[in-house]
Amino acid sequence: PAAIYLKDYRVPDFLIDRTELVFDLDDSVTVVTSKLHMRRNPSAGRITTPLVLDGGEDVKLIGVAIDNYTLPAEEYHINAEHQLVITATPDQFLLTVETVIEPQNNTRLEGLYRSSGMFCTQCEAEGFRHITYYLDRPDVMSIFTTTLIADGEKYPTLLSNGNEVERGVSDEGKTIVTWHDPHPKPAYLFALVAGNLQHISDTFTTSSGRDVTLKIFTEPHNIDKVDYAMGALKRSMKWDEDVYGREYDLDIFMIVAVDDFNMGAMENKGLNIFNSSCLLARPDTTTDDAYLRIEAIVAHEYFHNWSGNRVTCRDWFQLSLKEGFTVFRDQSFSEDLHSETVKRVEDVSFLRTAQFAEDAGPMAHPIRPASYIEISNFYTLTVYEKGSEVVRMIHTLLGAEGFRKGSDLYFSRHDGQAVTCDDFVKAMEDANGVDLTQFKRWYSQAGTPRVQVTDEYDEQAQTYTLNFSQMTPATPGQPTKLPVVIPVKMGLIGQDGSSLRFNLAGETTTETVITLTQGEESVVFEQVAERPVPSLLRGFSAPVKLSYDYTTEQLALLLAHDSDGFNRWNSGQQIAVNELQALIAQVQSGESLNQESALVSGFSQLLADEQLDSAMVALILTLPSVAYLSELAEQIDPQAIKTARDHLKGQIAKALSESFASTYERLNVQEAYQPNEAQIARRALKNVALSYWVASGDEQAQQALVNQFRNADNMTDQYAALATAVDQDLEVADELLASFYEQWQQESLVVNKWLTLSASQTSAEGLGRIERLMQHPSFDLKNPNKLRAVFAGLTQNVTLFHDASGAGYRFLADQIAVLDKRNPQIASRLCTPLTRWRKMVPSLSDPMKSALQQLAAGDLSKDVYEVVSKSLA
Ligand code: BAL
Ligand code: ZN
Repeated sequence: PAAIYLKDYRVPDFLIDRTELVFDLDDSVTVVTSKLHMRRNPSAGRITTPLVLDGGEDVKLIGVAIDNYTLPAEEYHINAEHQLVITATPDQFLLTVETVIEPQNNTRLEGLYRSSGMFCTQCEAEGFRHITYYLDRPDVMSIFTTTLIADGEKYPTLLSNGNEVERGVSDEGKTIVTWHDPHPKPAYLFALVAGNLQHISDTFTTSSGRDVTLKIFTEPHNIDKVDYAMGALKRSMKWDEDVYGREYDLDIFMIVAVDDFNMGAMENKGLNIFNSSCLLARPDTTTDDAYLRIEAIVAHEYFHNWSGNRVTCRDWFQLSLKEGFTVFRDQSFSEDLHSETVKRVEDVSFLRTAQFAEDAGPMAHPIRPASYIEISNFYTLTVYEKGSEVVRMIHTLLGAEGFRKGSDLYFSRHDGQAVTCDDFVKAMEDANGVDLTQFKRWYSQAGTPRVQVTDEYDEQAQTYTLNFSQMTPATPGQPTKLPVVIPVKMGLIGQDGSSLRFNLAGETTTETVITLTQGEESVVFEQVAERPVPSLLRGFSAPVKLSYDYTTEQLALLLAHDSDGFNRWNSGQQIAVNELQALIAQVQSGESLNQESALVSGFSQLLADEQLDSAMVALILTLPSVAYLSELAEQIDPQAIKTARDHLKGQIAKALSESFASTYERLNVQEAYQPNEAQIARRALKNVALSYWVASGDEQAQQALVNQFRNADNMTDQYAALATAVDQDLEVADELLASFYEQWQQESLVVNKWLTLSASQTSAEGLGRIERLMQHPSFDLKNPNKLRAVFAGLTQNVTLFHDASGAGYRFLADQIAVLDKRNPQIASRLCTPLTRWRKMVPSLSDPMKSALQQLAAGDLSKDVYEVVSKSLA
């Protein structure tokens, strides 16, 4: 398969002003009639090129007509890329194309397909071409009118984008519903749903006083799980008006939950389609984390109505234009509604664990990639999460007011257009009179920049100097890098923990943002009364790896006193990382593990202070994950990392067993479940305390765990107890797992949790356990959530997955090869753990590489081919 390059972008030769679609939906074949009101694009400047419409191997062409002339076979053909090529066309014409598709046989879940008895669509990025022939590119924006014809008994709910404009009955007694979307949009935002669904309704009155009808649809058995999402939607609509001045623009906004979905959710105009795992919530089936995630995803998809739909991407290289910006918007929304620091810690943890690993691996790419083989592979943590960090840095550099001026100009200047990341930055520049030329390197350079910091204090002159040097490591295709703009938010902490005042550029303050632009530079702070401890990169003001040679005492000081909550957490993590890295080295050299932990006294103080925010305490008490420690490692030795981590946790647990027990008892209160701030924080700390208390080996802790599992009235507590039992390999784990399945077998999303925990369990069965789960009646090869559940469990299962024989790697490779024939997007995602082979210790690196080579030898989709070939290159 060939790569596509950003540098080759050309405007489309044709435009489609209006698109009229008729779907005759049937259980065996679906007939799609498409009428495209087309004309040559004057800005293309090409007057004789043929018309080339994208299509798919699964689309059967019945006939083509231009105006009223039915084209004979010699006037068109289908090429090797499944495109429909029409040699000659007038300058302006009506193209009618009739095609037949079989949604019930669509296992790729791209285009139109069936999920639990309903019809639904997923068109981003290039799914629409699997429905009918079209100019399937985001810079072709058209006004859509969609008519759905279906058996009204079986499919009483017939939905598409925009407003319902007509409803009737056909001669054969079928229901006919027509939807019209007045806003021009690219085909990737098209959606339809047909099913037997129930819904809840509400209204939102916009700031200009328009009433918008809100509807959330699900299968009947899930209708009791959508109220929370409705509240989240209304909060999102209000926030976007308050913070960005963005109002909703149709009379109705709909969300539909479907079970079989490749992504989390999709922002189709006026008709968002959600993976049910990202929408459905009920206290007894849904954890606190999931509640917050659902709220954030509802917000994310809603915010796309402006950042994505009204202003969309010119081409798929610009994906971060809408995704990075929209992730930044949803993160800010959650920060505003809940604890800003807790949200920031969670987002940064995720970024540093998963995106940094991607940026250091064979698939590393800039947030605006320069080329791709399969665009679906670029819905990445880099485009999304690092993209959000880049937008956040612009926000930091311009301030909230300046950023808002920039976003206002961006939306007004480009409303109804398909634009580029450069256009976004230009709007920010023009609205603020600033030059972001160097800043734009963040869009074109891959890799995580490293920033080294040293310091000097001159007691006599009372000056304090920070010396910064930055470098970005080479990434595939980018051997050399230029310095980037790095905003470093910082302050100085005195020996007593107070924030020191300092003078910088004539201003006296306690906090500032230093903007790095050079390979090496120094900043001198004046009137600094004592030698300070620097608190650097507050709030994680740039997506970089910053290092300063802190002593453990300095980190402990920051952990206890830094005025920046993020850096308090980060300092605790750094102490843990330092200790864990020392322990990992000891495990590897076969030494006995007997290191004193500085965390014991720090944690003891945290547990004693009941005034602290429980959510923050829970985060600080949580040791760095195996995945994060793997990202930091020069060579990944998963078993050594796990052994070291278990050891440190056990050591802290034993030392503070009584504190953990009393914290648990103090927080283990009976209350009616609410997914609110105070309760979520309490449950988080309670369950972290439980997990340490159990790790201490205290038998009473195990009893408390079993009681909590059996008596919990909410999934957060029940799941936490179960996960701890499995993680710590308690004898009772099997019994609890079995009872959990028994209780929840009718709730598919809860069964997914059971699948993950079951697959992650250490057991003598070996890979047979995974095979057995994949044969289990609750498993379904067609359902991406089930696949993700089992494989997440497997790849977190250190003993099983990283077995020195390589059997775990080969097993995963075999499964990917099989799955690739059904659903290439999901198959490609499952490759990620194998792409890390170069970073594994030699004993694991070779078998992991062999598994990839074995995969590479097969007949692969573009999706899997791209990941495997780049990983082996
Ligand atoms: N646009 C794909 C799903 C999302 O990012 O919202
Ligand atoms: Zn998005």
